[in-house]
Amino acid sequence: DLVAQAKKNAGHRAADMVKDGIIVGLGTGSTVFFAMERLGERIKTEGLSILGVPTSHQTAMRAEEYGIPLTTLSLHPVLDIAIDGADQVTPSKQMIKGRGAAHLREKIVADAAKQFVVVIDSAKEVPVLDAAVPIEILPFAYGSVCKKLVELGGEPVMRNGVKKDGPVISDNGNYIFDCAFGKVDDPALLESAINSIPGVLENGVFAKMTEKTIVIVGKSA
Ligand code: DER
Repeated sequence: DLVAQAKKNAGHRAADMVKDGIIVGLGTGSTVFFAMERLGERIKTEGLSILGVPTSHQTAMRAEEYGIPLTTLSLHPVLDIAIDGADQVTPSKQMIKGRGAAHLREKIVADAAKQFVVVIDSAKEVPVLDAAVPIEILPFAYGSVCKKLVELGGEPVMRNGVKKDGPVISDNGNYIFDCAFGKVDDPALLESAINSIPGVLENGVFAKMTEKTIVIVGKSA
């Protein structure tokens, strides 16, 4: 399938940028998992020596499966590179992430990295961000937070489990709301406005890391 080929191509290109001896932030999602698969191959075939910081339970388990040794932000507060996927990316490298409900740790890890490498297939490229914004909210606070999100012009919808009744609970024990704002004219302003609401842990607008971001768009051919 062409999309899977493109994701694999992007993932492998990102993994081939990784130099020996560095610390790598490992994002969450199907595209970055191709990068992790390639890193695992390089560890086996080249003896590549790296340490990874995982952004979710799923990524930690995948890293174990691929033989990528892990470390923590307390041992390595600055990472050389973070590799992650995205849901929408604009020409100015602003993005929306969080389809996988992992964006809180993903933004922490991306922020800690000197270089942020985003791996996508071309379907993720958009002129303007307009997807619903995933927002991680403390369960105690979701009532007051949702009221403020509506005042901001949003339409917050709680993300419910598929094989679990009731809300999705993030790896950090919080709720996820998907909040549509329509076309986002000023992503950085929206990112800050959402995060200034007490009770919001993090939102999926990644608008302030464009300087250190490299976007790799996979090719299917
Ligand atoms: O949830 C996330 O932030 C993921 O990185 C997501 O945005 C991309 O997942 P995909 O690579 O499976 O499309």
